[in-house]
Amino acid sequence: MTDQNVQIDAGLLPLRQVWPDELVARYRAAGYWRGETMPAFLRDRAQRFADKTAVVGGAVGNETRLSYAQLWQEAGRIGAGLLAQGLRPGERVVVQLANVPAFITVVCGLFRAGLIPAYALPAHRITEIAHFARKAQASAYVTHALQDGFDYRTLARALRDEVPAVKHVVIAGEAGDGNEEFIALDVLTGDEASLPADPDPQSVAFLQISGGSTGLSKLIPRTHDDYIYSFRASNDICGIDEHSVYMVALPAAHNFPMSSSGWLGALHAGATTVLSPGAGPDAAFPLIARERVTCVGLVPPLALLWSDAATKTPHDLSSLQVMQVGGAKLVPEAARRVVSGMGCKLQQVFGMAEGLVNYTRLDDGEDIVLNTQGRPISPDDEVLVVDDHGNPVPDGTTGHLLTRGPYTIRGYHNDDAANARSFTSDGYYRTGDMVQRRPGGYLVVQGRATDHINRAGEKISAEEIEDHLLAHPAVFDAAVVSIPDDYLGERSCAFVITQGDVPRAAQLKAWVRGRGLAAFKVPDQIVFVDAFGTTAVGKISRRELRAQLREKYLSDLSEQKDS
Ligand code: AMP
Ligand code: DBH
Repeated sequence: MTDQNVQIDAGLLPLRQVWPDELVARYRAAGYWRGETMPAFLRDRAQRFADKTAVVGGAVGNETRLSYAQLWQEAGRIGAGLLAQGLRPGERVVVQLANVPAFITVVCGLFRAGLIPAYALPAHRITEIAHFARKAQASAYVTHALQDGFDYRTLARALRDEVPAVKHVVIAGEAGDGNEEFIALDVLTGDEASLPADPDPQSVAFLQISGGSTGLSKLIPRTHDDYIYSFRASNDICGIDEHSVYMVALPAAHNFPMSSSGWLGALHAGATTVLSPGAGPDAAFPLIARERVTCVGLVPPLALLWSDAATKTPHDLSSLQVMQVGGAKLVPEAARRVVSGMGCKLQQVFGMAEGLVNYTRLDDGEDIVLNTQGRPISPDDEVLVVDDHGNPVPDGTTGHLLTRGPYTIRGYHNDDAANARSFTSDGYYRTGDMVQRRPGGYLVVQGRATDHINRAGEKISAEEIEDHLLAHPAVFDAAVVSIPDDYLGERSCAFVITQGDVPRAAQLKAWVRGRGLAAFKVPDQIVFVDAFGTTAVGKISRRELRAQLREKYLSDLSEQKDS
């Protein structure tokens, strides 16, 4: 160990993910964990597929292409450049970039430098970014100047004020203001000889973020061995090989388009990744036609939008072989519409950033593809479906989904309270999902046990939003629930009891937005109530309260419709 490493280890909480020894031996013997690491496989692909296109970005008419050799070289420049700025292997870097090639070159650059990316979504704002930076103990932040109408430099300044430990801010693209306030990604340089040796395959490669059901997002440490297994095995299941062209339409930082099988799977296979600047048909369809895209992953509302647009578009979508849909439940009728509108294979994907990913297989029959959310990747994914007391329920009965396996985490980073809640003493992750298991191990998602809103695949913690509402002086109490929504699947609704000067709904929404949160977390709807309508206030749990409010609201709504 070098002196530098000692220094880092002394200053930062270690990143760890530990499986019991006998399972480590088992996962290795089974060939799941092969000792591959991110930098090592990228180096190998740069040699094997040198001139082949790895990444295509930018809108039609203004595209950038990077070959595998160029990606490796860019990653080396960025990695060495960051070390030259004073960063040391093991330090954590919050990455907040849109679907541009720099997202991939930066992440690969961090891998080459032994730096640990902590991923954020473009929609996140200061409250979330500061939380990730603190929890991860990040010392750097990589973002845009202006992107999609938002000035990320204001966010960078706010972050530096709130979390002074973030000493380095790197801006991709035009830094814009010509001063030395930030480091420009494009001019980073360093000596590639400074790049460290390849990491231990069982060390943590990056921090993914959870949607979070209680309070703020948690950080998910994923190791090289476990994550590479998940996308390498996904490639087989999703039919990704070196001839594939994989489109990232959802945010590239999301676990689904990153690893199921995602752009990392595509890089591992020697395939081409096409980054769509937007998730709608307008941005994606011309790119599919031009690049002959073969596979794309979407959330249900987008899949329906695409299916409808596909029947009318002048663009040639005939290259598309597989549309994957996941992140939220695709109900059977919607699945049918996707199949008939897209004219390609549908693959349902039920996954989580914590690990377990289920797929319907490409050769599964219609019944399975339309009616289930698939079965696990690995023969060694252990799945339990249990009742409220932890006892296994028979197939076909709804229960809580617990899981452990060769690519499911054993604990969150730096969060003892969440770990005590979310993992059993024998290492199962409590997914919070309610499922039924069918013969053959296929899972059908029935709902969930925890209070989060799954808004078109974006998870929102009820508790987190209630806390922000309660901070408003005119809010006496608030309960946030999910309401079924024709387009989004679920939308968020805040029931609010006011005190003093009564605010308008729009003011409360602006208040939440003003708290520096991702826009998708602002309640879609606010309903003012006089009281929470229970005689046992204080005696019932927040969960029961939310459930009661939701039921009453929905039954009032259906009475209104009937009358
Ligand atoms: P996260 O922990 O933020 O990565 O979100 C994962 C959660 O998204 C899962 O635990 C499910 O609640 C939900 N989810 C993902 N895919 C599906 C799907 N195909 N059907 C239903 N829910 C899904
Ligand atoms: O929702 C998710 O988190 C998700 C969905 C599909 C996921 O993490 C995945 C596939 O890997």
